[in-house]
Amino acid sequence: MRALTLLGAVALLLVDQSSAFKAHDFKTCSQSGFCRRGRALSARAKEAKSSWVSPYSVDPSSVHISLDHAVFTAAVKSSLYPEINFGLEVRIQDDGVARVRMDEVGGLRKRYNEAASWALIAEPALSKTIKWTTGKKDIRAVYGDKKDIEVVVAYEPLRVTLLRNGKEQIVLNGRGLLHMEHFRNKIEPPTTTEEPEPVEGEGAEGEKVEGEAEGQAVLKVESENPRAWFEGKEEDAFWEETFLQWTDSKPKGPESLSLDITFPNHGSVYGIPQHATRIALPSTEGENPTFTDPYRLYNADVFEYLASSPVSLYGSIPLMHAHSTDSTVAVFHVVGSETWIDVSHPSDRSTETHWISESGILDTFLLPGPTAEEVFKQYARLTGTAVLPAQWSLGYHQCRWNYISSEDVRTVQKRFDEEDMPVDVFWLDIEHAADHKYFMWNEKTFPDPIEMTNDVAANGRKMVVIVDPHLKRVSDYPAYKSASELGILVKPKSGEGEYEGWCWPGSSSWTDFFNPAAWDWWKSMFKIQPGDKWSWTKSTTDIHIWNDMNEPSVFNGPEITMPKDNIHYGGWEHRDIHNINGMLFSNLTYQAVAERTDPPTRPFVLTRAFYAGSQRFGAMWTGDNLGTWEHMAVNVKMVLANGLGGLSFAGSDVGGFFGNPEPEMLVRWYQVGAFAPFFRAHAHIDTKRREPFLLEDPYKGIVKDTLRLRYTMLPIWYTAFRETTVTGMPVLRPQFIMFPKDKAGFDMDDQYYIGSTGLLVKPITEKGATQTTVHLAEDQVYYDYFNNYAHRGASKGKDITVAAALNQIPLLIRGGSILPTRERPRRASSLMKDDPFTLRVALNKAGSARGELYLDDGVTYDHTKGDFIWREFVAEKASKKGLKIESRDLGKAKPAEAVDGVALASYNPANSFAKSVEDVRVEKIVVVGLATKPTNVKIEDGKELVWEYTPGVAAGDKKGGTASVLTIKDPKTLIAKDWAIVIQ
Ligand code: NBV
Repeated sequence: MRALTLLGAVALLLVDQSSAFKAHDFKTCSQSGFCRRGRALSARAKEAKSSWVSPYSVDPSSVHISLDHAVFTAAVKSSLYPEINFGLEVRIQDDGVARVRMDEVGGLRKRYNEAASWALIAEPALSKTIKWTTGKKDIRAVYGDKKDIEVVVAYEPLRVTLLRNGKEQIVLNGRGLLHMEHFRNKIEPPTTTEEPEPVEGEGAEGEKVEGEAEGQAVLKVESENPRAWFEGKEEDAFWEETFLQWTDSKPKGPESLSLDITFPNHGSVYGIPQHATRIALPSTEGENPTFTDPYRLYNADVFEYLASSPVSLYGSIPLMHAHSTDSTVAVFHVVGSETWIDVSHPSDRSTETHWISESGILDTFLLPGPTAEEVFKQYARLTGTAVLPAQWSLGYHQCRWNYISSEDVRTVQKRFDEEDMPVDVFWLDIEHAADHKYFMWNEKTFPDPIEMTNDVAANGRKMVVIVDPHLKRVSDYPAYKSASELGILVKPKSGEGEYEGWCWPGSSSWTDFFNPAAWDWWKSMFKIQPGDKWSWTKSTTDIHIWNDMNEPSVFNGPEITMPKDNIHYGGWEHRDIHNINGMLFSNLTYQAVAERTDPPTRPFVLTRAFYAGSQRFGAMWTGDNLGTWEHMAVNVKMVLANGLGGLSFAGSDVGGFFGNPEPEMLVRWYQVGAFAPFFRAHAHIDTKRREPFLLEDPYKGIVKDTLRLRYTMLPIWYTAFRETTVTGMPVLRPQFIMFPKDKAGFDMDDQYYIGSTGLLVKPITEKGATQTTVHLAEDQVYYDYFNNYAHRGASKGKDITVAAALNQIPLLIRGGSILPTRERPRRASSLMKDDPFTLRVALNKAGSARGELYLDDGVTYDHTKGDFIWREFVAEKASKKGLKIESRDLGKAKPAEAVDGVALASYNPANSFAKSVEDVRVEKIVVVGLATKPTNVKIEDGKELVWEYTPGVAAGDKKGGTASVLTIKDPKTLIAKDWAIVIQ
């Protein structure tokens, strides 16, 4: 605790950070009024079996199709409340996605309808080719290139179905659990003990039948309540709700939204991060459910979270994929409020889900697939693709709570250099700031922040400094003072003044980033402009930002966050926008850091809280994990699940945030980290120092090799990231995405591929392991990355055993891949800019291979103007015996593709980046799996090259064994140029 300020220590005590997961700090479904109501509704439906009929129906006379045929609208009624009006809209997008929206029309109040405006990059383009067919009972749109997709809206009861080739893919309200609680007025119970006088419009038993159009609530006599079959006999937590010592005033009353979404022909569902569980979501309902509570999406600072649980964690992406051997589809349910999701599998070929949200309109996108690739594209068109990271941010990050002084930072850097361990970034946690007033340095411990950063930058490295969202409420803190003067702080439930809560700095307030007036103000905070206007004067453009605690975490708030009745811009309650809140913070920080320079440079922003669309603003990590094997294993799955939610730039605290991992665990965790998109070691303030140079040998040597391995593979990672910025396909690809027909892979989440590079990794997360099983889903050769041992898969799938002693990472190259690496060890990635490349050609069983390399300056946005190189390497049979390896210009070949959404039409092979690397060589080409020893190897139409051949099994050999290796020592070729090498 040495580095903690007094207030920090008080804050720590306040949240009682001392022991394990505090389940009682967080609600279960049964402790949350609207979740209870949603689950009770589903229980009643189950009990009623086939007699259950949804009360919602479409009024056929109201059906309207827009002139362009893309939009269907209709009035919807609930038979329970004939006077309440709902409006339904179905829009068909030009990529086949159907968007279903429903809202209360003319209600007493307005439901929150802006979630999509934060998540989507643009209003989706609508289709112009839809044919609607109206029937008596339904209306259907038929579309798609092959006219194979149908969206059917059935009128009574309301049911929306997406079909492909006549087969139901996604069904909304098929189980009749749709319930949009309409706004109503609270009826105070009579104050006298006398019977209330019947008033006009009331039935004899005191049940009010009319007046509900104006939102009048109902005085119920339970037994007579005709709506009890659907809504339950009693009002449950409609107007107020207490959890522990907190009471939520719920001024708007009940407004929850329940919706069942069924995938009748899909046995596995994935997504809805973030939860600590398998990627194929285990069931929460039905026979022998794995979990008894639904999955919860409610961004929360869950201290010492469990390694297997449906509880909500730091971020929420309401996107769910459903998969079967012949189809992948998805739903994107755009709600910003707390949401619970039940999952069950009535059979191993179908999935039922039930989504219960506290507020907001129904706004659900049905993504028709039919493949995972298509689903990712469809989702990326909605929420955007991942931003292309600054290249250095793919290197290794060294963090700790806290490096306690600038001298400490310098010493750590020195030690890395002494040990020749590569590292790109040093991080500073909250103790760098004076009294946790971000942007203000603790001048005692960090007297020279600019010089310190310059010392780091002098070695080609960067710094990342934490900026949390809580602002210390003191008048000598310009950040707080100016925000307060601007009136841009979140308000308490009264709607007046500033909400005050407790966090690290003590009494704090929070900026309301929903208020546009906060945006320029926040950007101005990051401006490096010493002068009279207060700004972050002691900063440099080598400092990038870490946004923590943005769920937001409030130590003395309900469930360690803000009260739901707090008020945001536009009068919306915190409950309406809670899950979106953290994304706005990192969005604005991202913009602020980018705009420090003119022209802007690529910022790095790490966020803990996230929502759909967060991929546009940087990286996330899995929060405060524990230094246990279980956490290591589940973090791998969580990073995979994040990729499925579009947020590929993800990682977990290497070493585990809490605890003191033994050397074996630390080594394995480095191996996990080196194969995660975001690779950062981090540790709690109370843990022992554990920088890799502190390890004893052999552990130190193994970690050093692992770090170096990551650096040699940076071109592979960067190329994989380029792909995700264009296609939306995740950087880490679990088995079901790679092999959609291989059922054995549907549940697999401990091995995965890196982009489409052909690398297959299975990080070891088990103590004492010496070997492991890897599943090969196809009849193809896979080579061990380190010793070229050729394993052969089988068309029906095959499990192979791979050595996995502590110094071994199970890493295989899929036959048919060409991998570009940079094999010279350097201290930081920026120092590798002019390093030569090695190409590893791993032949497939047919004797061919292909791979890609994407490179740009790694820091500016010039790549969007065409400043990059994008190469394709192809190895193909040249003659009967020969092989030709060619390097081609993909930028020229595929001008229609886009990076960061900008078409590459302006690509010019002689662009300035290409020029800057025109002398960069290919220093080695290694061909694995040739069938026979070549007789000569030469540049096409040119000279014989120097080569070596080690005999071994051929790529096509069914038995397996160590493969043959041809090494061309200096192929006399340049990485950015076209060339061909002929092997005969
Ligand atoms: O800023 C301190 C920590 C940080 O190190 C960690 O990575 C975050 O997840 N932060 C949480 C606040 C409190 C943790 C107990």
